[in-house]
Parts: sequence; C-alpha cells; structure tokens
Amino acid sequence: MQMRERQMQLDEDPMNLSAEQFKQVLNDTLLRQGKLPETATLHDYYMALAHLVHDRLLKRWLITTKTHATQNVKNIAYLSAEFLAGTYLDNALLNLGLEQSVRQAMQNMGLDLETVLQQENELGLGNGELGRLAVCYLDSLATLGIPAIGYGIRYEFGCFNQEIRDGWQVELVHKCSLYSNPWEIPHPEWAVDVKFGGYTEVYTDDQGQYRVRWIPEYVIRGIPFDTLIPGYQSDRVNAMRLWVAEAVGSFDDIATDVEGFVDAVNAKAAVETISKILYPHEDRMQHRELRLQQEFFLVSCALQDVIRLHRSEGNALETLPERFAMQLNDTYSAIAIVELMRLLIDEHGMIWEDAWQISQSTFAYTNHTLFPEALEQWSVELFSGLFPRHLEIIYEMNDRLLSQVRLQSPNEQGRIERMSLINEQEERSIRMVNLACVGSHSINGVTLLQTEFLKYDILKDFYDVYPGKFSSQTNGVSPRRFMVLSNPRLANLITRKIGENWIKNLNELKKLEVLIEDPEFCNEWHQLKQAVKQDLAAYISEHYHVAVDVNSLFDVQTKYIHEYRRQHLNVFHIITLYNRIKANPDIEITPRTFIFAGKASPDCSMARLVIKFINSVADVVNVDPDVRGRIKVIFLQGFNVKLAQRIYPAADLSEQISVAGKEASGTSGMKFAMNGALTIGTLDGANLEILEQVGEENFFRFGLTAEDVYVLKASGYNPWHFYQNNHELREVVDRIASGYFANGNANLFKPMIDSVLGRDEYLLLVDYPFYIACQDQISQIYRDRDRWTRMSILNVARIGKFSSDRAIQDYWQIWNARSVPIESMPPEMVYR
Ligand code: 26M
Repeated sequence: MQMRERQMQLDEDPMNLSAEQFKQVLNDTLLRQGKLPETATLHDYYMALAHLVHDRLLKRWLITTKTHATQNVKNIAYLSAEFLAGTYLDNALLNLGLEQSVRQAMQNMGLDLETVLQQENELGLGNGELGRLAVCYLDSLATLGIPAIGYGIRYEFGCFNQEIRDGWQVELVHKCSLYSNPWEIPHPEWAVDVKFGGYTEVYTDDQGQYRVRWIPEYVIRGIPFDTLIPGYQSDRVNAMRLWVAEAVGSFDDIATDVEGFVDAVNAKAAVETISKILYPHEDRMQHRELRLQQEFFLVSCALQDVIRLHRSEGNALETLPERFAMQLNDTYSAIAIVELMRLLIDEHGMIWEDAWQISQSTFAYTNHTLFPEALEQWSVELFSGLFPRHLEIIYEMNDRLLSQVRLQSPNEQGRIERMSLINEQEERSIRMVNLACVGSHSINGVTLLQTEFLKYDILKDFYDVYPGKFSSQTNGVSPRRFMVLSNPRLANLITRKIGENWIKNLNELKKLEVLIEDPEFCNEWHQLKQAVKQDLAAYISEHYHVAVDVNSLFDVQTKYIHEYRRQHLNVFHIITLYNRIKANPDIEITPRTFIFAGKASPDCSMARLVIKFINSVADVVNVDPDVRGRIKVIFLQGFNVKLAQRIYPAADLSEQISVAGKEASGTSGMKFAMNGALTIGTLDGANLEILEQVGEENFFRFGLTAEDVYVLKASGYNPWHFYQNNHELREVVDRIASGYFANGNANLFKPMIDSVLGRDEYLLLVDYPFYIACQDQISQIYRDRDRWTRMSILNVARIGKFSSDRAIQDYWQIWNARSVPIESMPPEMVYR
C-alpha cells in the first residue's frame, strides 16, 4: 500500500521533477534533435517530450517483463495485419497520469502542450475499423493488466493519404516513416528467418522416425520493432511487436565490383518489399502474391517469437497453450495454424496428434465480415510455389477433417464439398476461412447479428459440426481514446458530476441518467456540445473556407466508403431537402450541416464516384442563393484517427445506414454515441445492440430488417417500381441523371444511377421513403432542444457496454486469461 501511494505520488509529478528541473531535462533532450532551445521547432519539442515520456514507459516495461519471469503468466498474442494506432504522445501522457502536470510544466516554459501534441503524425498502419479495433484491444489489455503482445507488420507505407482534387479522391503516399519515430525500439537480436518457395524431402531421423524437411528457395529475415503500450492508470506496459523484412544471403556476400553491388542492392530492395506497403481492402486481394507472402511473413515471425519466449522461460512446447493464447484477427492470419503445425512437427519433432492438439487449443479466430467474397481463397498453384510443405500439411488436415465429417454425416456429399479446405471448382484454391474454423478452438463474430449469420448461413456447416466453438464477442472501443482524449470538455464535465471511475468502468456512466432531470446540467450539456461544434467549425473554416452554423444540426457519416454503407442514400436526403427548397424557397427547414469523411478503396470505382458525388452536390448546394446557408455539405479529406477525434465529439447525428445484413459490426456508431450523438440507423451490425442499450425512444431506426431484405430479394425486387411510385425519389434521381450536379454532364453519375435503377443491390430505393420519413422526424425533434439534449445524455449514460474493456473481459473466457499484478516501480528507477 505504501509503495502504491508512493507510486501515485510520483505519477502526479512530471517525472518527479521541479518545474526548473523539467525544463532542464527537456532542453537536454532537445540535444537528440541537434537543437538548442533558441533554434528548436515545435516538432523538436514534440520529439524531446516524446523521448522523455518514452524513457518512462521503458522503465515500466522492464518491470513488467521482470514480473513475467517470476510468475506463470498467460500471454495473449493478438495477430493482426493492421494496427491503426493514432497518436502516441497524448495517449502515453494520459495513461501514465502525467497530462496535467506536463501541461503545467510546459506552460511554465511558454509552450502550449496541445500545439506540441499536434506535431505528431500518425503512422496509419491500418485501413479502418479492423485495425483500429486491434489497437483499442491492446489499450484495454494493458489497462486490465493482461500480458499481451500485438503482432503485426511494420509497413513502411501505411494507408495512403487521401486528398480531394476537383472532387475526386487522389491517393498520396504516406511518408510518415521517413522521419525518426521515438516510439519504436528495434530488436535485431530477436530476428527470425522466414522461408519461402523450394521443395520438401523425406528423411529418417536418428530415432528412425519418418520426417519431412523443407528446403526453401530463399529466406527473408524478420526484424521486430517494439512499440510500448501503456494501460490507463495501470502499471502494466505491453508491446506491439511489428516486423520488418530484411534480405539475407546474397546481400551479405556481395562481390566487390560495382555492378555486383548494384545487382545485390536491387535484389535486396525487391525482397524487402514484403513489409513496404499495407494493402487497401479490395476484392482482388486473392490474386496478389505479395499479399500472401506478407501474411505468411507476419505469422511465421510471430510464431517463432512466441516459441522463443516460451522456451526461454524453460517451458516445454507441450505446455504452449497454457502460456499463450493466439487470437487471429480475421482470416488474414489463418495460415498461422499451418505454420505452427509445421514448426511443431518438422522443427520440433512432435507427432501429428500432439501438434494438432496444441495448435487447436492455442488458436482462436475472429471473423469480421458478412461478404462471402471477402473470405480469402488462395490458388493451390500460387500456394504450392511459395509454401510446398504447408500444402502437404493442409492436405493431411483435409483428409482427417473430411473422414470425420463423412463419419458424422454420411450421405452428405454437399456438406463435404463445402467444408473441404480445398475448393475444387475451376481454379483449385485453399479456403482460408475453413482452415481457420477447423484449426481453432473458438470462432467468434463481432456482433450478435453477424454471429447469427455466421452460424446459420456463412459458416453453417462448421456450426453444425462444432456448435460449441461459436460465440459472439461484440466489438468495443477505448473510452480513453474516443472520449477522454477526443473530447476533454465532455470528459471533464462527466468527471465533475460522477467522479473519474467511469474511465475504467464505463458502466458507471449510468449515473448520468438521473441528471436529465436537472435543467442546469442539461443546459451545460447543450452549451458544451455547441462549444465542441464551434471547434470543428473553426477547423472547417480554416481548412475549407466554408462557414458553418453551429446552431445547425451536425449530421455526420464517417467511415470507409462503400456502396453497402450507402453514403449516397445520405446524399439522396440532401438532394430531397434541396429540391424542397428549390420548389419553395421559403419553406421552413431545420438547418443542417452534412459532414462526410472516409477513404475509398483505390480499386473500387463506385466508391470513388460516391466521393465525387458528395463533393459535386456540395459545390451546388453550398452556394445556391435559394438555400441561404440552411444546408451545408462538407467532405473532410484524409480521414484518419486524428481527424476522427475532431469529428466524433461535434456530431449531433450519427449516420449508420448500411443495408441490413451487410455491416459485420461498425464501430463508429459507438464512438459517436459515446460523444452524445443520436443515431439514425438500420437494424444492422452493432446498431441493434446500441438500440437495445439506449432504448428505442432514443434511437432513430428505419428501414428493412435483414430478414425483410432476404424475403424481398427472394421474391424478386424491381427498383424501377419504387422509383416510379415516389415522386420525391423520382425528382432526386432525375435531377442527378440530368447532369444538374455535374455541370450538365449526364454521364458522370450514370454508373451510380444505373446501379440503383438496375439491380439496386443495396436496396437504396426501398429504404429511401423510410429514411426520409425518419429524417423529417429528426428535424422536428432537433427543434425541441431540451428533448434532444435529454436523449443525448441518455445515449452517453447507456453506452457503457461498448467499451473495449468490456469486450476484452468477454474474450477472457476464450483465452482463459487473468490479470497479472505488476510490482511497483522501485524508487531507484524513478526518473531523476
Ligand atoms: C467487401 C466487399 C468487397 C470487397 C471487399 C470487402 C471487404 C474486405 C475486407 C470486407 C471486409 C474486409 O475486411 C474485414 C473488415 O475490415 N471488417 C470490418 O471489421 C470491423 C471491426 O470488426 C467492423 O466494425 C466492420 O463492420 C467490418 O466491415
């Protein structure tokens, strides 16, 4: 207890230094930038502060690892192709409890902490929600005191930077990594070799056992870079361990002549492309050899590292599942199952049955999609060229699987064909999702609805055979990142009213419920929202030179752009309002500011066209004198975590309008609701569960259910009929088709119009009247300020379920994990 108190006391003090000492230390650290205070830029100060804080993290990390050495801890290895971290310095200051004191100390030096924090650029090692979820989970694991490592790839170029030029998305290379990153530590001493290509051969070992050996064509070295992950008010620091590919062999023994050198350098560069770029989400992924190499590189590095760690503590491989749980974040890392089998059997001499037992008990698999086409399959031809030994193991796994299925379900040839790890149609290919299901002891979806789809549709055969493996683990997001760091005004108000425990136990927000009866509090809540909206308005005015009215309803949709998410349905609503104004300029409407942000997959032409569509409508609506500023449309370019943090707090309305049955979860809805936005949403993904929590009366639900969608599609759907029978819809479609938003060019948006009038796969035209009716109702309610404010407060008060802490606690059952107390920092390790 005494130690604990001392610890807290030290944490409250910026590195246990007086203001004068802090200044001295920070200025000394500037030397690492080669600068003196008089020449230092804000970025130099950012770097200096980052180094200072990082040193502090390193000490905690050392104590954390020391604890592991003395206790039998169970570690979670979270394997993910993406980790979308956002900025580190703000997060580290908050989690270490140093924010206030450092702010003060900086102020004493004449520096504004916020301005210094803004210097940090994020790495962008993820495309969107999947990668962001991984980082929220790392945050919660550390906060809850669970030993964990996030394994991924240290891409040199993360997700592209998006710029909008002439309304179109332009992709720019994200160059952030060119500058030194104070948050990562290279560990060449833990490098591993990853094999590719070649052939296999059979031999008999010393004990007379029949064995197989893989003779690779080439080897690539993986170098780990650690980034430390502190928990909130927790003594634990975990690591995110990202791997960089490095050439070995030819480059080490180059010829001395210049040409030989140049050839060797080129060869080295070619090999090292493995960790160069993060692929965007796209449907042609399966054909990309480099992507398959990346996936294997990641899992092989991770598994070799896990085995090293396990054995370094003197453990036998047989006990691996007792010490490590490995979570596969989507199907991308499913090849890990085969690689672990190979390592155990070929490199560690284990028999098949034992290896299978270990492997299955170690792996758990999360599925994040409802799109059958997004479930990876790799052609056998491509696969056998890169991983000849793995293909043999897959065949063996498949023989065993199919004989078991035949025994259980004789006479069900269809089931056998569907469950086979090999798709025998046309181009023979390997079904990675089947592999993930068979090779892990747990399969989970990310919401209740998606899990039902997995059980009764997409993975039905596996559910029939292994019902006990399936569970739903509803996604959650970090309240540290998406409330405290994004919206300090709101966080302070809440803390002032109910204390600060909610930050670690989000269900405590329930205590806010009674405050809806307190007019003063409601007024404060409203004023606060206005102030936060003003912050965003100032940003928009500065960067886009568009004036927005903070009294208008901020109606926001931010997420990866895709047809099924129906950003264009949102625009149809905007055009409906515009048409009403054009027909009657004096019509009374509730002023709205429509805000969009999100990237489109570079190869998805329709998503790119939707971005152009939003911007084209903005160009017309924003300047039309009849509109008189009552509607504004803004597309904020370059959506990333930093920008997201500005947007969520300012939203009044959160658009979650995917066609039911397509969005596995959606996590932006959680982030918006946590910041007091109300949701307009379909009964899809996480919306169902948000609605259940906040109550039907505090959620604007509209549109078809997943079941309705199924029935409608089965009965034959004719979009034309819906177009003809709704005059507002007809006017919207006709205005777009006429080229009105494209300077008279009727061809520009033709593909979009053809899509909705032709097949309308995502049922825009069916949901349109429901959506408009719901929006009209929202416009009415927004005018009743008190009612809206009470609904907003209730949304926040009831959002506790969607904390990533709750999600991680639910995953505990899968992992059989526990919290491990960390020793306090010994006084001699405190910064002096
Ligand atoms: C879909 C259609 C066409 C082409 C590609 C896709 C597709 C590609 C990748 C769909 C999903 C893909 O990856 C999985 C993924 O990112 N899923 C997202 O995971 C989030 C975290 O669980 C969820 O919140 C999102 O709903 C889900 O889309």
